[in-house]
Amino acid sequence: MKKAFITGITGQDGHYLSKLLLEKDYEVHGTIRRSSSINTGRIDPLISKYQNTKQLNLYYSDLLDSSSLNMLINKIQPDETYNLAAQSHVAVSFKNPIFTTQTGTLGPLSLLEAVRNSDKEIKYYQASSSEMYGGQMKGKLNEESLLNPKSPYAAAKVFAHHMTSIYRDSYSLFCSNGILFNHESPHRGETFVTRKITRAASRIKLGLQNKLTLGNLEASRDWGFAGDYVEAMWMMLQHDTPDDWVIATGETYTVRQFLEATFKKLDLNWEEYVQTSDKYLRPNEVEHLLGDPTKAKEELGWEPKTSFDSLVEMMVESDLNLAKREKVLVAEGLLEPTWENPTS
Ligand code: NAP
Ligand code: F7E
Repeated sequence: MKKAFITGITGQDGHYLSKLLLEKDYEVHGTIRRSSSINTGRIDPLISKYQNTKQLNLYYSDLLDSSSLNMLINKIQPDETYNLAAQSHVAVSFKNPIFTTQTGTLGPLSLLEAVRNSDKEIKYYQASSSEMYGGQMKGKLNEESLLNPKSPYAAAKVFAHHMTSIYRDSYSLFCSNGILFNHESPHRGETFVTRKITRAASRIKLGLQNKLTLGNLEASRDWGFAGDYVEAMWMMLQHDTPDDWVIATGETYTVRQFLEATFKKLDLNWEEYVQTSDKYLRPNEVEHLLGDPTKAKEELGWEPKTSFDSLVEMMVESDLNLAKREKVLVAEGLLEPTWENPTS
């Protein structure tokens, strides 16, 4: 049985990756952070399913606590390490630049050091991001495109990206960067724009909310499904040699188009409910991102399976079910009604 170590297992990708690896009979070890509220919601069904086995193991840790990372790598001796943990919200990175930068730079570096100092050969995956490109170029972005970060989040990702290839070249370690473009799902955090839209539209449909406030509607992103993208992470670590690969759909849509598609599925006219506010504009915006996943297709055999329309459909269906449950609780007086997205 192979062993995988995952940082950020409580996040969106942590959910899909741990599910995939457990189904492949891996022994999965993941880090969680202590929080005043329980933060394992996304993986609770997996915790229940595997509670009587030793297949899923969780440990308190933080990327800023290098001693705990060293201890865990030494104790677990994983075959594969997936570094998914990050303060991953770009807008928040302008508000908390030091935390975002420390987590995004010293975190991966501490983990790379733990891997380098281990007697075992451990494969390492770094969660790199399309944000590193900065959105200057209009064409499709590939592994050779210029990195031009525009936020503290993106600058930290560039550092980790380079350190991953430096450790690969300097120490012959099996370290790969997955340069993933935006990927979404029903498990996406509610303050990212896609989920903010599907959650709000579903609540509006059921009369739980009457408006949605957004920032820049003209930004465009290459949006894929997170479930497809974690398969690419795994494929990278099964490839003969370590390298960097772009993971994307090769299509781009604006926030406005995502809004239209979502509200249309609910037979609503988005223009009646949506307003914009400077509050959600960023000090430095990445206007346009479009990826070219040709190398991943040719070398890994990876292709996206989920279309833009299916992604929107999946997220709307899930958020409509959530809103229905919320409506019952409000009707029974068990929940206070809120008139905007609770986390907007
Ligand atoms: P996410 O949902 O925000 O999850 C981030 C995870 O990191 C959570 O488990 C979070 O823990 C954890 N974390 C945050 N700070 C930490 C710290 N200091 N120490 C330890 N854990 C910490 O992000 P995601 O969408 O799953 O993305 C996974 C990774 O891919 C991230 O590195 C992200 O930057 C990168 N990425 C994402 C996308 C995308 O479109 N989703 C695209 C490219 C790259 P809590 O649950 O306790 O907050
Ligand atoms: O913004 C615009 C916003 O926050 C997308 C992270 O996973 O993908 C993600 O970063 C676009 C931006 O994602 C609102 O200005 C408009 O242009 O959903 P987002 P992101 O910044 O692209 C990359 C690849 C990562 O690596 C990151 O970790 O939508 N937008 N109005 C808005 N965005 C938000 N959040 N909220 C709004 O109200």
